[in-house]
Amino acid sequence: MSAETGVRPVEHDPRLAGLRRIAIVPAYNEEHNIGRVLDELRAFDAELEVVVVSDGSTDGTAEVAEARGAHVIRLPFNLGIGGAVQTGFRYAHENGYDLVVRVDGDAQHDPAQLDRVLAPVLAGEADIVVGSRFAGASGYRSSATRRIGIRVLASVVSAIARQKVTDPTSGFQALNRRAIALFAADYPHDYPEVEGMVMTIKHRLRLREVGVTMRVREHGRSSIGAAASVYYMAKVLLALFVGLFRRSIVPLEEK
Ligand SMILES: Nc1nc2c(ncn2[C@@H]2O[C@H](COP(=O)(O)OP(=O)(O)OP(=O)(O)O)[C@@H](O)[C@H]2O)c(=O)[nH]1
Ligand SMILES: [Mg+2]
Repeated sequence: MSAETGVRPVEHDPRLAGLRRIAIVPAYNEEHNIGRVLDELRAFDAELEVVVVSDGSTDGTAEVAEARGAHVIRLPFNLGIGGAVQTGFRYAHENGYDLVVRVDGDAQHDPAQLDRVLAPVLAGEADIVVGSRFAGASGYRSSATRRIGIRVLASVVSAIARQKVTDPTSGFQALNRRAIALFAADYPHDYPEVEGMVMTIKHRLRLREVGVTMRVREHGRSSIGAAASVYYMAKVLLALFVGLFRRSIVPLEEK
């Protein structure tokens, strides 16, 4: 257990040996949160490399991250979460990483739970694993509008995917090479996780959810208020519908 972070280091799972792994951390004006995220990632797995994608931040996010030894990509202007995360996937793909974990720069995702999120990928049972606030008895508190929105999106995605999903907006994820290649080539825009789930299913990747608890934001402001939640939900539902008719961007692999 690390005294500063309280995070227990990952058990040295022999399956991690020889796997090049990287954390993708999208961050928009997170100078007060990013240091904690990076300290906790390091405490969890000292061999995990980290790329922070500073999405046109106007505060000290990039400097704080660099001072902690992360590789920082500074986007020259704000692309939004989808563009920031896809930049991270391109970096991971081009540099030949075997494993990606995704955690937000606002410290809501707890690196101490990464062992659970990584397990199905390491066992070769899933190509992408999503940490779900609603899969276990975590009792995540969020505004009523957002909880209802997530429930509606979850039922639509479950119907399209023909597989039950409970938290299609979660960005707490682990991915193997096949999933990294897909998202490096194509990744949706705002609320990208929802469409991203459908993309993975359409590309016949194996998706799995595991229960996690998420923390509340301590510093900074969430991007999504109540009115925006309704707007996003309408937009994402429309995008999911259009997505049903899109051709596959990445050729499907034969099983
Ligand atoms: N708000 C916002 N966040 C971005 C952007 N680009 C990257 N991010 C990062 O994406 C992550 C998720 O953004 P949040 O605003 O926390 O979204 P969320 O976690 O769905 O919403 P909350 O649960 O309310 O925090 C954070 O680490 C942000 O710093 C952007 O353009 N806007
Ligand atoms: Mg957040």
